[in-house]
Amino acid sequence: MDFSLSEEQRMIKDSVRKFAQERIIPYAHQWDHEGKFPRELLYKMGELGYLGVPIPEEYGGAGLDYISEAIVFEEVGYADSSVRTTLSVQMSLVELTILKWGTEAQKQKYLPNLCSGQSIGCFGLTEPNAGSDAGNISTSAKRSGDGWVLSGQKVWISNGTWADVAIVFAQTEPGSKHRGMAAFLVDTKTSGFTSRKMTGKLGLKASDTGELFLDNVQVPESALLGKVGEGFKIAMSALDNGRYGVASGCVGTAQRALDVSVRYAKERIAFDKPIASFQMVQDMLAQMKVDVEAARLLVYNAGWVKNQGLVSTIPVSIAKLFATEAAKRNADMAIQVHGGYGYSDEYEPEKLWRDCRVASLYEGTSQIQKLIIGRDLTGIAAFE
Ligand code: COS
Repeated sequence: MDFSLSEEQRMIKDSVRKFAQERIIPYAHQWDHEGKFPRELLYKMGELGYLGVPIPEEYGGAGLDYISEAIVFEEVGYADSSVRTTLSVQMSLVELTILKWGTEAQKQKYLPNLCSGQSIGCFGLTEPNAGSDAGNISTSAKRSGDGWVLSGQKVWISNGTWADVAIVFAQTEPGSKHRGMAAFLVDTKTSGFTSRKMTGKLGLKASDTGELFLDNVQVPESALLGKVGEGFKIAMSALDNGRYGVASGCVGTAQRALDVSVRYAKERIAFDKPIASFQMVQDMLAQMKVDVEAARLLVYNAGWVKNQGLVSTIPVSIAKLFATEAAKRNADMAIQVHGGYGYSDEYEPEKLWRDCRVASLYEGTSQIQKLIIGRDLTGIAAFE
């Protein structure tokens, strides 16, 4: 495997980095305090092709590979994890899922607008009583005439109150667990569909998180994504992409934590010397560097598997597990390097630390990733 970047990948890296330095980094703290970032940012990112990186050009995407997608997430994640989360959900969980499972009509209807940023998507899987146990959802889908009626509640939905279209997972046959699940593309303006912003989060304050309420939402047969009974597979295959996005974004967070720590260690004087000259500070910086490099290589490895068109579940779980934990370790270490100032919101590490805490929770906890890897190693499922 050759992980050197192609000319095209280098160009996209430079272009996203410049965009992030000009349009995201200077405002990220303000957005964090305000609890939102401007919707216009997504139009601009759509115009530049950042919202549809791996989507074919015929559907409005940039038609690039999965390493390019990881590069975009890393650079945006370096700048701000709230914006990266919005982007990950849009591109990995929604667009790629429609691309893989949608009919031609569904792809034509949704993908161009999602890639351009005219439309925002969300992924409605998690419920108050079903998070890790995704096969146990209780939102119901009942046949009605030549369509379906959906009823239930979803929680912790990124882009939840912003979304124009929601992929909603529902149970068509109570008691049948994952075998009866189906996925639907639901226009969020449909009668009976409402959403409410969730507040009080530790981090990612600028990213939209919502609850979805479906009260007898009537959708046509054409809203069905895939077939009845394929809902769980659709959700799991979507998470193979979503977890890759989270892992890539966390490489950016881990790199940012390292960069601000190196800079601070060279500037901060203690005992008449820059603290960078102390062995224990260098020990922390070196450990952070190893974490960043290892996380990036695991992400590129998973991206390489995806580029070959192979099933990526295990390499993605490995990359997600390592990169999210690495981001947490590095953000924590950055606070340590900054000493008391690291505990203040006037310096970078505090926000990095809060923002990356969720990464080992959402889209499958670290424990779930370990159980997926453990099942692959042993052939024994710990969650049955
Ligand atoms: N891609 C496609 N199909 C998949 C798949 C994948 N990555 N993973 C599983 N499937 C299929 C299986 O092949 C199986 O199909 P058959 O019934 O035809 O054999 C079916 O889905 C059931 O799979 P499995 O036996 O793995 O289901 P489990 O209920 O045991 O899955 C885990 C358990 C824990 C792996 C799963 O529920 C999970 O990942 N939970 C975490 C959910 C999550 O990340 N939630 C976060 C919020 S979403 S943002």
